[in-house]
Amino acid sequence: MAEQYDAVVVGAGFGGMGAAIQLKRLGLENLAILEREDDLGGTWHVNRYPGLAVDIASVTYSYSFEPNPRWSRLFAPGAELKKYAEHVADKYDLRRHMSFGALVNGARWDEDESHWVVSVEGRPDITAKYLLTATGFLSQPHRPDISGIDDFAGKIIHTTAWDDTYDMVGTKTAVIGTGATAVQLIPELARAATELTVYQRTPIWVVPKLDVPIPSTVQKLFSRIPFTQRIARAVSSGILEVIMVSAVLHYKQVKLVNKAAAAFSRAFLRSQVGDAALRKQLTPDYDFGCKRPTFSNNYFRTFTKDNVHLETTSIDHIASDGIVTSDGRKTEIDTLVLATGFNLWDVNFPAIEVIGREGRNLGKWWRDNRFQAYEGVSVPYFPNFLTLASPYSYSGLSYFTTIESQMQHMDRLFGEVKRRGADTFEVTEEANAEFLDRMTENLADSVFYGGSCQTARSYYFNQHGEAAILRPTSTRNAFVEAKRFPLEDYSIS
Ligand code: NA7
Repeated sequence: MAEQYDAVVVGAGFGGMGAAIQLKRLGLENLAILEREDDLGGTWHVNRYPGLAVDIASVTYSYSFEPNPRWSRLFAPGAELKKYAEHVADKYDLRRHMSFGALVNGARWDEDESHWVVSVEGRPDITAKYLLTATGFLSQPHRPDISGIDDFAGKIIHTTAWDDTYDMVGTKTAVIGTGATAVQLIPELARAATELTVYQRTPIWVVPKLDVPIPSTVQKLFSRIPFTQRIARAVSSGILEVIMVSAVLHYKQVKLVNKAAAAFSRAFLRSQVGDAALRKQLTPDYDFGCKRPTFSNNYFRTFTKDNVHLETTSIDHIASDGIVTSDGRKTEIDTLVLATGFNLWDVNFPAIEVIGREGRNLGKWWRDNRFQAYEGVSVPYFPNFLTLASPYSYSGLSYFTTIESQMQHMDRLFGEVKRRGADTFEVTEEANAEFLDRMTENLADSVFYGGSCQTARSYYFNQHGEAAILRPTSTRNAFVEAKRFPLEDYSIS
């Protein structure tokens, strides 16, 4: 007999933990949280590279119902996020539900039994009435298949698998990639390596990070009068909302805000880099917001150091002792850091194989049709299933906004299922189609379609050319709809 649960949550990051907290609030205690890594925390467990920190102010990048008055800085370092995740797991009694090293291969809806059969590598199948996948957007590392990479004789490190025992001091290091991760890492590597060469394919927009330590007096104030921290959260969230809604989502109506953000970034670059040719290389030729905006006070300046070299000629191949660019030049290195990001659209949506009613394969269906999920959480033909890292689910710039909207959606949906004494729910095809149409229509106003994003190579765009990650509405709209979506949008039986 397979082990039976009321619910299985895949992923023990902040998304999975939020879902589990909500399930427990609904009285679903018989739940399993399956995590492929050896500990909880998701992104904040996996990533440990030097310089790792949040780029959304910590008062906002945390659960609203579990404020942490002890953030040491406005933008907390990664290790504090990991600690916060551990605190949440303990406080909400989540650990006893968690199973680590549990690599979920897939899940299949059993129509006769009306439950999910979840297959876990090397373990017996388990069954669950409800399945919730919280596998994150950025959880499948992208290792580029550059010719010769496997023949490199030195040390290769992907940023998601940092080797703490490896000493970079005195090395000749190369970094491939200039995304948000590289922006945090490069200034740190520049301090350690004798020579650092950065291979940039696409420059990134960077604005200053208004980061300061939070004095102990303020931490005490947050602790004694939690209302003060709520005000700080409201202010920081409000700023993000204005940036998101005006510069990105309503690009067509208020281009000026977007253009001002780009001008601000260019002025910041001028203040840090005197050399006009270097500045040109570091300046993007696509609109601000096509890619996730990045924040750093020392990224640009790092390229003015004598030991740091920016390489914009494309990579031809990797030799055993260095990187050869398309003009035949070889840069000898002993360490290669891959800050090459994640594979979202081919392998992460969904991160596991999910087979619903009538044998429908979610990943295949998304790829053959369009990526879609009603309110960013549910899909027709997939009963009793919520997919939390989904197309159009990412609302606002803090992932916690998304998580808490989804918890709200769960509250309404599971609450109704319970009230009716029902066994299954499934979103209707009409409701799903209407939601997708509305998101598509809203996106027409955004920088993604109204602006110039062709050269951005942004992971926001999928293989169909659609910017199907961000929910193109205000976060308030996302919350309101999560609280009040028409119950007829689901067939509940
Ligand atoms: P990103 O933002 O996807 O960045 C990956 C970088 O790696 C980007 O600069 C890519 O260049 C570069 N890349 C990837 N493959 C190659 C190859 N084959 N050759 C050269 N360069 C390559 O990932 P990050 O980890 O930096 O950030 C992810 C998110 O984490 C971020 O948005 C925040 O939300 C936190 P490209 O741009 O494709 O030309």
